[in-house]
Amino acid sequence: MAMEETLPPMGVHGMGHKIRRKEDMRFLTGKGTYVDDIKLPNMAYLVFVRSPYAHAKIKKINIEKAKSIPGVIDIITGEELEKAGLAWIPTLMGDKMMVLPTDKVVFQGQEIAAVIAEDKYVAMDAANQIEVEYEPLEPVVDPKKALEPNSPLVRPDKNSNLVFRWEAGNKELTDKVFKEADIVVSQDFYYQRLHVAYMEPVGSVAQYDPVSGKLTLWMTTQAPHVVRTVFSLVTKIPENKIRIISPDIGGGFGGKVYVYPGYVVSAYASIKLGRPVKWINTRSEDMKSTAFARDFHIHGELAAKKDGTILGLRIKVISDHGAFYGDANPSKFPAGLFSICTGAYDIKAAYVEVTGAYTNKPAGGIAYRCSFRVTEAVYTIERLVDILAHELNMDPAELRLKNFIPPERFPYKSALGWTYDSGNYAAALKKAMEKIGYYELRKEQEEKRKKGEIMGIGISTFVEIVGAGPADLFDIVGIKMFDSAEIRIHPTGKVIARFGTRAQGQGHETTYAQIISEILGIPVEDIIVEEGDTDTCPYGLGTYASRSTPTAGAAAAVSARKILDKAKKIAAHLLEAREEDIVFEKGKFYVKGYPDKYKTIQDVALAAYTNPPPNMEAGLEAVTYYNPPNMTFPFGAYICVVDIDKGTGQVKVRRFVAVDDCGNIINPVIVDGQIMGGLTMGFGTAFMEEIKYDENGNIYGGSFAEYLIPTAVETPKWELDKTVTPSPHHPLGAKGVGESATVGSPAAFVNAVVDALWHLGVKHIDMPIWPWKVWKVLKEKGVASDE
Ligand code: MCN
Ligand code: CUN
Repeated sequence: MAMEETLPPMGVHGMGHKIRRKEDMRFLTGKGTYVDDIKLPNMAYLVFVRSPYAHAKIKKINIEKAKSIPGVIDIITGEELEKAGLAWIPTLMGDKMMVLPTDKVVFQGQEIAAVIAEDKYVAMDAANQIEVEYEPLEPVVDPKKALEPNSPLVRPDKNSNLVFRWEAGNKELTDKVFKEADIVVSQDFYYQRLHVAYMEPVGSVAQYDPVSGKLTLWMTTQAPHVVRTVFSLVTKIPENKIRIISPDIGGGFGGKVYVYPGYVVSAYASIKLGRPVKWINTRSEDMKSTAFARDFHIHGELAAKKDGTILGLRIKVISDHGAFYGDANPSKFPAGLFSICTGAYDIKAAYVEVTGAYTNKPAGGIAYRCSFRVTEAVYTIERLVDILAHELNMDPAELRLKNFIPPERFPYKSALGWTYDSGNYAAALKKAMEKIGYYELRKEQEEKRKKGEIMGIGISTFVEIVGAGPADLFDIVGIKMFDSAEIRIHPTGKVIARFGTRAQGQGHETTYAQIISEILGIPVEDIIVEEGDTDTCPYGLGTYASRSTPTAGAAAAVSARKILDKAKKIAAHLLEAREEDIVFEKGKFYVKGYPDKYKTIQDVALAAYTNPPPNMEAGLEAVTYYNPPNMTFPFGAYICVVDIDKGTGQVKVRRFVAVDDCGNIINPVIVDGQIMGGLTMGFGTAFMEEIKYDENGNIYGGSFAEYLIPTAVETPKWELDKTVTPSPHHPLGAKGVGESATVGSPAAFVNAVVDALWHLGVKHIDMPIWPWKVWKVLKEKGVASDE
């Protein structure tokens, strides 16, 4: 590769420029700094003892033998934490969770005691020497059984396993349209439990300075400021004496929104011992104890007229939350954003009911590239629409085109209360159909069927809801949702911009710089973007729900425009002209009609510090806390073609076309990267991944040997395209995109498989669609071949 190809981009590169990611030089050459790269003098290591039982009373913890091992510094149990008021802490999501148990364990793999030693291996050995006497209790594994009146209780602090019962929509009206409908289709779906398979397991390094009383915590969190506030409230350490740093993060995908016991215990231990303490999970520990995604038991029904007009949607869900509740704030959204389940369709009547249950499993229901339950919502509606099409013997594409919310109806108020900002669903679907050659494929399918070959075509036309969010909708631990951007231009025109969000691989160092470059005409290489340090960055709520572009990205635009306003005044002063006569173009200010006599933004920056106009403060900087007026509603149309092997049941994804619409795009390369990654995760969900437990709450496997994620070998080739429907309320017309593909794609894969098998009488197969599941169906239907 030529040297210049490996260099970061140079020049003014605003919106829509395909530039290479500035941060990749660091990542690809192994120069990133992750939490485990933090090494401090005199640092001790923390390792947890974990429960082999899903549900058991702790009768006694014998630490003597472990404590006598040379190199062991301390052993911390729940009893000690309770005295410090830290045995339980609030989750960021409105529940509370055990840091270390005092009485009983509530899931297999739960942290029971922490060993702190001079090195990690001594700590591991010592953890094996801790003897815990358990009295096994009957485990609660099935969420439906958990809700029965005689079920054992999961939580010691609750008198029921019911987390919440939540409903939305008009039940009466919905029941009425269901009675009057020509056709009603219904189906049970299980959206399986998933592990958030980021590359870097969770961990922290805590450093307490006894002299200043300041606690610094490097940790794998997507929301450093929120964690700081919660830690301050819980520990009573003043908030300005806590510094949270999220250094480079090796993927978050939602799994690093949650607060884990290790963060708390490492901080506690560092304060107690006056030494830095490091805790890093192994992959298996992560699989067994970190927050899980999905686990939704769904019963969906769709009512329609004979001609395919959809009249109503009715959904009942039982959601398995494990031992601690991990969804978005339960006061307003107990089922996250599941109420986006009417999707891209103009459905007049809808009613949804979600019942959450505690079970003896790790915290469930947390984020995983999902926009908080939008994944489950999209899967449900897109599967139901396909089932309806097949029942009516209509083409699934035609049925969708018939029922889409038409472009002129935006802003569109859905039956479940959301106001969609903008959309053109038919345009995206038609583009995808054209690109893939939809009608020819249908013909091919017919021909193949005659020959006994099995081929299917699956569509998903999803609507996402991202950007959390408007102040009156969301509220995390009492903080209204917003995000921030601070831009400082130095006298020489070089920029440092700081944000309240924290990328975990999304490329903010490039895209935020592009936003600033777009508005101020400063080259991207002159703009340094910093995130993830609560001492230096403006307060923000972090990166999840694909909210960075809709919130902090918007804040960056507003801050840059504030700076431009001031810069114009300075330029007028320098050019001895009236401000109204100043034109700004590509980083240059000039008097209308005289483009050759100009001052650059860099000249203006210098003047801002050395020669500002009379009565103007020196300096060139701005900070914005942006409260979005609405969520953004990106969407897309995905079409998948599969061929099924009759001998093995193996599903081969022959083609996959993804047309996405996230409004105006900042960096097309990054957006495509987001979509490819998201599609690959959706592929893993549809065909490979599932966390399962036996009837005693023992996890099956718990490593990548059993939990299969797609590698380059399995991953199909993705064919990407776009339509552009700007958000009318975002300052740059952009919508979020980080989760779209994972949200939208699973339904396309499953629809394709069921479309292939429908003529054999197959209506549904639950994910993950492993080959043996398909083979069993083929065998039952008498079409499996013996070759
Ligand atoms: N972008 C753009 N133009 C748009 C929209 C977005 O160029 N119209 C760019 C953004 O500037 C940003 C990226 O695309 O660089 C994603 O932007 P956005 O949709 O705003 O999402 P966030 O930056 O808030 O990222 C969060 C989102 C979530 S919630 C999950 S989960 C997820 C995802 O991003 N986790 C990821 N993508 C991930 N990608 C990586 N590599 N690692 C993760 O952990
Ligand atoms: Cu829903 S996973 Mo992302 O919001 O961090």
